[in-house]
Amino acid sequence: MDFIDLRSDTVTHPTPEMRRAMAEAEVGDDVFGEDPTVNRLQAMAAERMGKEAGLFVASGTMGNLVAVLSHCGRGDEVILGDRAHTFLYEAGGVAALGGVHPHPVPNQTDGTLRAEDVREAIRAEDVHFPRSRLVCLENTHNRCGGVALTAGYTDDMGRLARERGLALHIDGARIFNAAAALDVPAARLVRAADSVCFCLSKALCAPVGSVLCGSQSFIAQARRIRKQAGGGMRQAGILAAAGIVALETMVDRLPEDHANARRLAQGLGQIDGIVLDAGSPFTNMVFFELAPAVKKLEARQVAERLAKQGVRVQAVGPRRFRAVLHYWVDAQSVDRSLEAFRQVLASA
Ligand code: TLP
Repeated sequence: MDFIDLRSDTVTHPTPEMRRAMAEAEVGDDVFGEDPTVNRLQAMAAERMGKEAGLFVASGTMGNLVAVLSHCGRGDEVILGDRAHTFLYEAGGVAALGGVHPHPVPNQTDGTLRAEDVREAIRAEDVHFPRSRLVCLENTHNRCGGVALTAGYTDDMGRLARERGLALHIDGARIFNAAAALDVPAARLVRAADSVCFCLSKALCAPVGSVLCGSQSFIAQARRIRKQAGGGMRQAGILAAAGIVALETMVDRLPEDHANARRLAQGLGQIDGIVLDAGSPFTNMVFFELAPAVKKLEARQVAERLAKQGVRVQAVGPRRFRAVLHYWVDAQSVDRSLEAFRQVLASA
């Protein structure tokens, strides 16, 4: 890439090793379950998550949609955070395509849902109410600063859900970042969950895809729902091959992205005109705002000026930014980005 792209880890290109694996992938018809490369990726993913089975899906959005529709029927209810990606940024798919009623409860600043809020949200058996079927958590939590939810918290939520006959799904788009930050295996973080979807196409650099994991019977149902959603792919081994390389080569290096996020945050914290979010970064995302003293420019204009200097960041509010670190941004690029920020802010 000839510019520094901090807008998201979704912008990551595949590595040369991934491109080679894709070119050479052994393939078959995956709707018939005959693609050996997809089957291998799914088995690897399931093992990493400590679940019985996996299902390769086109995106994180599709993984969450398929999960919710596999757990819930029409008119059933899913309890999730009011800042959850599934609630905010998945085009209302669970309602639009599944007739599933979203019941948002407040996300706390640490990405959690309070147990009392979830308990209160679970409906009594009554003809007036939708049926509560599912609780969803997000780990790491994107809108809550990329913070990681601990295994202990997730276990508690799993227990609460189970006691009331509900299932637990985790949007683990960045579960390996959470695992790296907490220094625990990803499988431990999702032990209490009935299903988890993680993304290959974000910090792990694969070009396409996510894997939904759960029990054999859950994945059998998910395979059906994926087909209904038009997500039954054929020679998908071409894509899965990159996912295998992603799991083999990209997971263990994630602490580098977290270190670069800290480096960026440290530098930004020293620039007049920038105020870092408390505690940021927790993983590979840095959230910050323009200080009140900055009057001439809004975040969008700062982003435009940075882009002219070859640095792309996302304005996520009138005065607010998110910068995401990933494989294609090294420490030197972080320092170049900081220099661009200094110059732009000097004129603000
Ligand atoms: N997040 C994207 C944007 O959609 C905001 C990003 O740049 O962070 N769960 C979480 C927690 C996510 O952050 C995302 C993507 C998804 C699900 C959806 O994944 P895709 O983009 O593969 O559908």
